Amino acid sequence: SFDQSYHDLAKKILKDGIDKTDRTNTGTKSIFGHQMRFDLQDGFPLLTTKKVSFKLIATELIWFLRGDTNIRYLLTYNNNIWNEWAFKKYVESEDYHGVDMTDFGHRSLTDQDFKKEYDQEMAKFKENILNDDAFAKKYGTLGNVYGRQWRHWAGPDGQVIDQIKNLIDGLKNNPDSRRHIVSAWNPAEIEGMALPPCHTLFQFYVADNKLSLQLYQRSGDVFLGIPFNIASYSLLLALVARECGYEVGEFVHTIGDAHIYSNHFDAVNTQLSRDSFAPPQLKIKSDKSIFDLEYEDLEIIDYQSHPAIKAPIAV
Ligand code: DHF
Ligand code: TMP
Repeated sequence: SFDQSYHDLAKKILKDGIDKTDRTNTGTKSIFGHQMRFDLQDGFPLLTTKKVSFKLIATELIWFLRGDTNIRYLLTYNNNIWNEWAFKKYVESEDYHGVDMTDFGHRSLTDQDFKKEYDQEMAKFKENILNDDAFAKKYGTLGNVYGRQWRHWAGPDGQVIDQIKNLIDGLKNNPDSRRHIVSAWNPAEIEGMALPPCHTLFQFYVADNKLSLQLYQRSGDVFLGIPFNIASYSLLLALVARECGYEVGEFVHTIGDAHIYSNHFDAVNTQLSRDSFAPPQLKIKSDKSIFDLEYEDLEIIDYQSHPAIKAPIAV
């Protein structure tokens, strides 16, 4: 089952993973190079051994497809998954005059008094992003991340390349092509990104009227990020297949550094102790183009899952 492929990855890391330090100073167990395959004819791969929010995944994907890189759109859906990375840019700027927020990720886990200050400052930050246009413009943006590269890759001489539009034209008109590629990894623009893209490059493939997608993810946080990434790219595959008139095929997920953070080990073991349910189904409730679809047009049905498992994110 879908959950089994994910559990196999988690077990392999716990068993064979090398202890490795990392940018966030959290510590991980890590392996290099892993592939999972999800046949979307079998259902939609939203994990069932913990509750995963389809709303957060779908609103993030639609945000990418809009070419948006400002967290304001996400906040209007109460989607907080990118807050820390915008907040980090703000508190490191000259406009920030509050309490010292250095290393807020770790300190908010160990220092209760600091956590209070941090929560208040983050709440103020979110209010400002939502209500102050100038503030949002300056501090809501994550730099030229996914949405920017997918829809507005800056080419030579001011040329703007819409990789998603080119992809869809190519899939419709030249399905056998081996060049159906979208890259978020733009070496010229990595500097200035709040986080260099983790899902770096993907390729589509058409055979037997079915559309498949393979993602190369350079770095995967197996407990928090990967369940989102699996569902997000499966949703993208379903949306592009519908747009181009194909059936859904397989989502092939290839990961470079696949790691479990040391403060997620207990959470992962809890999840591994659970039995999976049958996967849910995705429903697309409108025939709007992929460029006009909204969250409200999507629905996950028959989703039965175990409860969510909370764990801190490494910033
Ligand atoms: N940094 C790290 N260290 N790991 C990540 O997975 C990650 N992902 C990012 C940005 N930076 C990252 C973007 N995607 C969550 C899931 C995906 C995501 C960011 C955050 C997350 O925290 N998920 C929680 C629920 C969050 C909520 O309900 O608001 C979960 O339990 O799935
Ligand atoms: P890194 O840039 O040092 O690799 O840190 C990025 C962390 O975020 C790493 O743990 C991987 C994780 N991540 C995902 O797993 N999926 C995602 O979609 C994103 C944005 C990040």
